[in-house]
Amino acid sequence: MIVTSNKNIEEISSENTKDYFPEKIEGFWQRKWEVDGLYKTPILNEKKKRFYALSMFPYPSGSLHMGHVRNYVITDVIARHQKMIGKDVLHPMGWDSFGLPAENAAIERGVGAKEWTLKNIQQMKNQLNTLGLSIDWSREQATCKPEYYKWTQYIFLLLHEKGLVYQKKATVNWDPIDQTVLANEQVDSEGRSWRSGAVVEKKELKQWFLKITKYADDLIDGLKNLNGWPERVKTMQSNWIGKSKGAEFIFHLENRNESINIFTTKAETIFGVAYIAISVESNLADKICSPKYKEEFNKLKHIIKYKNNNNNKSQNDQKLGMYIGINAINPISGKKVPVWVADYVLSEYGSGAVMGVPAHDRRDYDFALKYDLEINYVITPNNKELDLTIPFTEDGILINSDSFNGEKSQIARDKITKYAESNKYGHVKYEYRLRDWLISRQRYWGCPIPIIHCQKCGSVPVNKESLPVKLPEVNKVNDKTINLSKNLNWQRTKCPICGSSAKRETDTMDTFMDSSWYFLRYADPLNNSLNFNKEKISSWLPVDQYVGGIEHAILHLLYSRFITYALNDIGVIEVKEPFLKLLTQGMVQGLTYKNPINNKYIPLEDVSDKSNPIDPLTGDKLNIIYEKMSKSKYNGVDPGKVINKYGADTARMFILFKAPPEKDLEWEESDVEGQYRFLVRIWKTINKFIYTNKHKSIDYRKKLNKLTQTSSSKKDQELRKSVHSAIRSIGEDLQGDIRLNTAISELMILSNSINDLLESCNFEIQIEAITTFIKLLSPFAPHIAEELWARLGFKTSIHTEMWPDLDEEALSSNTYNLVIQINGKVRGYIQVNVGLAKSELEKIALDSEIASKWIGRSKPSRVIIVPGKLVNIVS
Ligand code: ANZ
Ligand code: ZN
Repeated sequence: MIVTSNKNIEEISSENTKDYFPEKIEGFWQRKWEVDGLYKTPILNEKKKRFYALSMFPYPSGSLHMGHVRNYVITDVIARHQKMIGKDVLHPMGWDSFGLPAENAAIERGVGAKEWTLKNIQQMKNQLNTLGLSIDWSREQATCKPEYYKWTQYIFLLLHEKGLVYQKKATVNWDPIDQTVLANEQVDSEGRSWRSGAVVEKKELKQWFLKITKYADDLIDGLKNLNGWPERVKTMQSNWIGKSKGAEFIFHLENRNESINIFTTKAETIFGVAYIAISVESNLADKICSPKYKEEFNKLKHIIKYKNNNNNKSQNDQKLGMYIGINAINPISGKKVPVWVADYVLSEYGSGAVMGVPAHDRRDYDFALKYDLEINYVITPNNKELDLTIPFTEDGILINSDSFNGEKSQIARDKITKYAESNKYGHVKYEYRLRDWLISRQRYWGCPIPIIHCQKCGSVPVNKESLPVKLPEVNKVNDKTINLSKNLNWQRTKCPICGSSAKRETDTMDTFMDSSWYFLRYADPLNNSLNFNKEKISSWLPVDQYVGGIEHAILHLLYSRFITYALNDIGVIEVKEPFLKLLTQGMVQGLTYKNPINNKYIPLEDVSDKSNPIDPLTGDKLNIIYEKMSKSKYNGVDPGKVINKYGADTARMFILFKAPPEKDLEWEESDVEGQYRFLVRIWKTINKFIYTNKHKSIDYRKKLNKLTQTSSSKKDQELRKSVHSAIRSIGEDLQGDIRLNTAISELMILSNSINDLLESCNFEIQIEAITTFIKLLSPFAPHIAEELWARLGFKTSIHTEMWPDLDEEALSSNTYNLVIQINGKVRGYIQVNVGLAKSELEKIALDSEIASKWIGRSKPSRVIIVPGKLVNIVS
């Protein structure tokens, strides 16, 4: 079983009295398990019995940070507990390993992106292993490996077949010096490329999209059944999809055989329409603009484009627009309204046109003021005077609206929509904020999109059989050659349909695509055939408990749900909703020194007086605050250092104890030390027990199996009560609403009881208490628990033990079984209250049926009473 132990363990396990009062115990977390297959996922027979515990997999940046530690330790405790209560547990890990940093490292350091990534994975895996996680590494996945991304490409092709993939022109950030597309994050606040410094241009490029909008309703409806998800996350997803109910009206153009469809959520304001505004980018504007205004319109378009390019916030607030020489007819009132273009109308929302109602909408109001347009109020508040100097944006009573006057807004909304419907110029309409998912990236280090462009046949999907489309190996790179679009050799291929020479697609996929299905792969990690194994996937999925950062509340979770829904629809998997329960852990925050005047962060080591910190450069007084740990704030704590100093178990216990899992956690060294001391106390207590009883050479397991509590003193009962209430409360804390912090306080309470009571208890009760305590401790502090277990003499790992059985009686009892002896022989038991006086016990014994059966009415000669144990009646 346990194989390696380091020098420190040797020291403290040396057989002398100092054993249980070790001066130094820094070593005890270092004991490693080398038990073959201890954490191997069992073969699953019974679906009922399975538990899939999943942590969001990390990006292999090279070093583990506290956020990772918290994430993985939480999942680990849950996984370990589930295994102990008899579940077959799947607890895998992998690497979200495509992405920009690897590519940049490759360019900057001239190393291969692959090399860099694989090195980081190894490094982080070593770090993860020091935490003592119960991960089945045989199922490890890395999204950058061809064995994995072959499937990402396969999924793309399935979606393509199903009509869920299309290509469309979209505007991207283009760096004219580096000749490359940039992500939004790579464009600084002045609109310049973070690397070349060039002013970034907006460029229209053909891009690949996935039709997630087709699933908008399903994705919203599905949220209703996700009872194990935080409300907050469901709200964020729902807002992101942003479904609004409204109406679409048709406005005909004056003297033209054309009309504009307009989406509104406030149909009741239709009598107040002062103008129509169309997005400048829409083709419609181009089309209907009267020739007289064309030149001016084109100028305005340029100005707006320039303004948007420069992302200048203050300028953006100023709305820009112009009349385009044409009018429309309000379908309900017959009134003529001017048609404008305006920069505040989004081309991608609704129909890219709005009905301007300045009296009841803030943006329209600003626009109308600037361009001197009409402001007609059609709603008035029901309990106060209408203020004509501001827009009125609440619900109220309709005015100036013909036959609808006097109606409440909400009722009028429906009535007007119905009225429009019956007159065929309007209908109910739902709009969504959610847009189709743009997955194209003009980047090297990503999953190649498996498409071939042929002059004759167009964009043709790669044959599934020839997957994966492998990335070219690029070892010596520079920024001019790494991109696939520069790699002509790699691009050259044959059309799968007609066989003539063709070109490979050079876009790679958004890394969110890689992570949108990895949880399926863990269920069937080695599958190399081109088909999902439905049975295997169904046997493990959905994930029972998913744990990860709140930063993924929207995109990652939404994309994963979408892909799972789509694969379900396509019929290749049976699972539909991928994650049953979700826990979003809070941030780990560090002590931060910040200059409140220039908002600069100051490294800890630059602050000489920690209690009265001063900026060494400016002399300003610094604020002491807690903020999310990050390099730029100089407030990070390196997990490696903490583990070296206190051991992994201390780090685990601290991070679990300091705050409930969903809440932010302030890293404080003194609290870390508190946990360390707690573990040392446990260590000493149990080692003392082991040492004291060494000569007894007991087989604990046999003893335990035979545990009979026929006689138990008040102390025995108290200790049993503590033991069993800990079994119950900790068990509860580890299921349902996960409360790992309270679970640890329960451990502390039990440890106090053990310290107070152990030595005055019956030996069997002592064994029960000690072994139970170690079992309860084992999911939290797996190394120490294993070490203590071994020292007790067990020959198998603590991590194969079951969760201890709960004895309800031990909980309830303020009572114990009083042994009744007649002439020194045990004749029966009577349950009595703890703490009864001798005289009361004597009376109970003498009045009992046992007594009347064995001695009848004769008077006993003597009665011996041992409170908490027995009454011996001598006749
Ligand atoms: C008339 C109106 C009157 C509106 C009023 C609001 C208040 P949500 O709820 O977010 O879906 N709108 C429609 N299409 C737009 C576009 N392409 N760009 C910018 N704004 C657009 O918003 C719906 C409202 O946003 C619509 O209702 C429309 O303005 C505007 F007192 O129509 B409303
Ligand atoms: Zn062809």
